[in-house]
Amino acid sequence: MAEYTPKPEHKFTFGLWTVGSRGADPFGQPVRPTRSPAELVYLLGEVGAYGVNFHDNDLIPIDATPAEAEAIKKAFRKALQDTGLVVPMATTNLFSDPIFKDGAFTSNNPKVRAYALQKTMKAIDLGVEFGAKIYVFWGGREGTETDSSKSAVEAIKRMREALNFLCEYVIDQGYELKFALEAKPNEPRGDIYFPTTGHMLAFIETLDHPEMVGVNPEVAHEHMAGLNFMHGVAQAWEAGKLFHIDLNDQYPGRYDQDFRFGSRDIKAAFYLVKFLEDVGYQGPRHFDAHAYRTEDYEGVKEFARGCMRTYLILKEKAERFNQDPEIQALLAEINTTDETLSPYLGKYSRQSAEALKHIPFDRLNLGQKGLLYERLDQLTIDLLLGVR
Ligand code: GLT
Ligand code: MN
Ligand code: MN
Repeated sequence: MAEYTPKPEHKFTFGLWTVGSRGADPFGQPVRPTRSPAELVYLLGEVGAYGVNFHDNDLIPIDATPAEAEAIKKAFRKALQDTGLVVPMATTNLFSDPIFKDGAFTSNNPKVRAYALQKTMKAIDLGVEFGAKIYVFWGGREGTETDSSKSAVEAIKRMREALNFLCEYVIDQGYELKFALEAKPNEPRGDIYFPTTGHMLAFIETLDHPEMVGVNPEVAHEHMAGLNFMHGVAQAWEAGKLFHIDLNDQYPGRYDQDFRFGSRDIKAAFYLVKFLEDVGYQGPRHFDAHAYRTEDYEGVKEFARGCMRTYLILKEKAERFNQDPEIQALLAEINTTDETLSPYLGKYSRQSAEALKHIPFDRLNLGQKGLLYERLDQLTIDLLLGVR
């Protein structure tokens, strides 16, 4: 039996805000004491994570003095050195402070938009200082409760203007940094602009430097929208845009749950892990989730270990799926080839189109043939439930 021990090559990362979450929710106060960024790095080292990510204000409080900031950075740097953890990704908090109550880059107020740019430039500097190569943009407040308040088209234009500005900033500084845009349909706003990964992918192509910008899809956010997460990830991957990924879990149609990876929809998690492993995704596997509010810090460690363990179990299941003779025989049967039809299924030519119009097809027979998917799916379930 495999050990399911996390190793650096698995690139398992956690945000400071994930294991550092104190369990507050809109109805209840924090249940866990504050842990400093350095303490959280030691916790992550203990459970075997590879890296740690942060928002500017997870590391340095928004009102810290320069001396306080230096002391925090020093302790954080030492913790990274002591544990060997790296910082693959950083991001900006553009949602907690009251100034962002009606958005940051999409605010109606130019002062707020300019402050958001200033804050993000400084946060980029901070991320790069600690080695981040990926910079995430999650516009939690970029949305509305009432659409009387803002032009949706204007909001898109403002977002584009901000990202173009920040791409130029990165180029101008000579930073080796890529942007990853993270979609979410709602919460904390009534509605958030660019609600899904698909919206983000379309938007990216309208930027001045699309090559610098990809996506950071999150399981829970696409499940909130009732979508098949793996399908969205596959589209991002196929477009060369899967720069980062946020792993967690979520029941559709509910509040933002941020559950431990694989704790809700094992089957969806399996197809996702199988996809990432089959295509050879090389980026970090970031667990953007929280421990249950019932837990103390021992429970937080259980939570973090659980995220990684489930990923590794599903990775092993994916390998078994790929090696299972019966499953593979079924797949071979399902994926029939027919060389005589290849001239008509590729690129268009007037001749092939004309010829295709005259090919006879046994429509009734093709429509009646069973496709063996019930058998295939049950074999998958047997495998996942451990009886195969
Ligand atoms: C926040 C949000 C996440 C984002 C983080 C990055 S912060 O916790 O719920 O999905 O990825 O800003
Ligand atoms: Mn996220
Ligand atoms: Mn989330």
